[in-house]
Amino acid sequence: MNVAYVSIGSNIGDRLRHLTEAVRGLHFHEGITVTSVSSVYETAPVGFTEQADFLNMVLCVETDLAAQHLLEVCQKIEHGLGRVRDIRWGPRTADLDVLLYNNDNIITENLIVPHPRMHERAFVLVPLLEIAPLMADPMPDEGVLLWKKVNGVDDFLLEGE
Ligand code: GSY
Repeated sequence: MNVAYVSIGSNIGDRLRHLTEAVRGLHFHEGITVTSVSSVYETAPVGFTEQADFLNMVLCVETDLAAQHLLEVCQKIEHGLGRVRDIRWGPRTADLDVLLYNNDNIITENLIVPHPRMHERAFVLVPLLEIAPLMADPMPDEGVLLWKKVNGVDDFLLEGE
């Protein structure tokens, strides 16, 4: 079994619903089990700053899928939630990034793991460190506010039901 960490962000429309749908999409995929979820953080946009604030969270999953296949599932979920890839760094209904996959180092045309920018992004590291305190060095949490405390996967899967 493989252990991977996935980050999710949304800054268009019903942001919390997009996060919950993304988590459900992963958890109810037959090759994936979501084993832990961070709280939800509201975060100032990084990169292209003239856009709305994001909601971000990080998940740990167990999976028998290869990293590339996990990425494809993430991209299908993004697509299903209406993501259109028009502006680079621009607003999005849902963005799912594979941050870590076991301790593997992977470099392919469309997937680099560990995610090359994760260590400079508080919107990734703050939620990641909440569920996996040893996975990275802490960094200042500037621009990252706790928005919704989450108490486990089952609680989050029922969100909005
Ligand atoms: O890489 C993920 C999409 N994204 C985000 C994000 O999820 N949160 C914040 N705060 N800024 C971002 N800029 C980009 S691009």
